[in-house]
Amino acid sequence: MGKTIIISNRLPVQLQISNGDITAIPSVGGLATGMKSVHSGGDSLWIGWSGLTEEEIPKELEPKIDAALAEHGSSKVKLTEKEVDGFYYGFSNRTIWPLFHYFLEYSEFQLDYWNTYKEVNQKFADAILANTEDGDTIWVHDYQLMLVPQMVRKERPDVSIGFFLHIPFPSFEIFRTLPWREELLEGVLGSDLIGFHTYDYERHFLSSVRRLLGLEVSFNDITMGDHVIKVDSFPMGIDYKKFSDAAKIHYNKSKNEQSELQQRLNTHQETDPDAKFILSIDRLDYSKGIAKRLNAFEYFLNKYPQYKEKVRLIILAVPSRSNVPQYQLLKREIDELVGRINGEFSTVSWTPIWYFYRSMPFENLIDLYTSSDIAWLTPLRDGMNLVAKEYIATRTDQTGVLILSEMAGSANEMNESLLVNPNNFEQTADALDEAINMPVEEQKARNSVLQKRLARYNVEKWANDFMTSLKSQKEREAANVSH
Ligand code: ADQ
Repeated sequence: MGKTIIISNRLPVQLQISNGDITAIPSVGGLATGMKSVHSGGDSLWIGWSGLTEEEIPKELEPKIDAALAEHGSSKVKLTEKEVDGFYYGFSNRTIWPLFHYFLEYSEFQLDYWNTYKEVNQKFADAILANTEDGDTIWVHDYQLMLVPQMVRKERPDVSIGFFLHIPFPSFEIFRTLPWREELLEGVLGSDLIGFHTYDYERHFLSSVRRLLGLEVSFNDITMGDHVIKVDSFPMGIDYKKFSDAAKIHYNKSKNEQSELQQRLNTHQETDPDAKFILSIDRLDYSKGIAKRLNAFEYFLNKYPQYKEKVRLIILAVPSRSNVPQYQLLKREIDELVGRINGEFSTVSWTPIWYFYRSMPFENLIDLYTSSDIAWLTPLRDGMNLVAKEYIATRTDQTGVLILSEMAGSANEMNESLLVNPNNFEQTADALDEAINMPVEEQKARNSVLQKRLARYNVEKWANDFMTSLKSQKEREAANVSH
């Protein structure tokens, strides 16, 4: 039994350099947490970019950095600023990301981005190959590394390779517009197992494979020469216990143990117990539909004026990819919308929108989840959306209403929430009205079903299911070859 090599654009640790000292701090993100069961002890290695370009790393510190990463079972791929520009900000985030989220008009088809993407994917593949031994299993993550599976397979056809896409796979009609569509598909097809969040993404992928490459697809098996690739859906869960335990601790805190944010939230709730907090949390990304949500909120306040001075929308937008022009424009649009809506509706005692543009420590995230009567998450497209799952996990008394976009992958598993089409303001406004008035018994009935499901299909189960399926696919292939 060999080791497992995990590969993703970013490593699960953040490097901090101060006065020549290096510290590697483990990230708390969903992927890093979810992979804990796979990435543990000495029998796994995580390869990725450290987040610092070669220009930013002083040569003399390199050995210290490598040692700090090795302590966390990690090894870095070195990228120059130019490579990060073309590969990450370029092809990954200006070509694939918009295209796969159906923002065709934002997608840039530039040959130099594509060439850098290929070169950098080769760097990642080389880093894997330098560390691969017989019997190893390799798990490649996400849209930044779609060419890696084939690049590794070419040199090491013997090892098991799995690939998981964290974002949607678009319909054939969208995907076919990409000039390098065949190369991207062939890249992923170097895998033994290809995983998606939902059955729809899987179906779209299979359709593109059939129509663009003319390969034989039977049920969810693709045959490519003597190589059979399995395609399946693995809806990603959350670390349910981490969120529900944090919420329990939160409720037991005495007043002076509470964060400043929590004390502010409490003061508002005490002043007007009937008032409702509506929470919106996303990375600041056009796919998340934040601007549309603000417009829908304005529509709601006009349609249901009785809620003026009664509801408060808390918008938390996490800074993201701020050197891509679309994200800068969106930031400006949101700033303006918040200003306009607050200007239009505010009274001396009420501001309808509280807007935070920042990342928040885990504790404050829990404060917001547990204090909000409604979570309003309406992306225009979203691979999964873990925030929706996290909100439900923190509602330990089972109250709270989730309004979720039909366009989020998580909608498939969260039918008990209020599902809306984010483009339909009428329906959205009515869902907000319904959420505000939903009887507590109904909230509890819906949330208890959701909670049971989320607790069962947690992120550890997701990672284990994928690894088990990859193992059995490799065994199946080996049995076929020997016959
Ligand atoms: P994201 O687009 O980043 O992920 P999401 O799944 O919602 O979207 O995950 C966001 C994470 O960031 C959550 O775990 C949340 O707790 C955290 N977070 C949100 N706001 C924060 C804040 N202000 N401060 C700190 N942390 C915050 C991509 C895809 C998704 C897919 C995931 C996993 O776009 O569709 O669900 O990968 O596959």
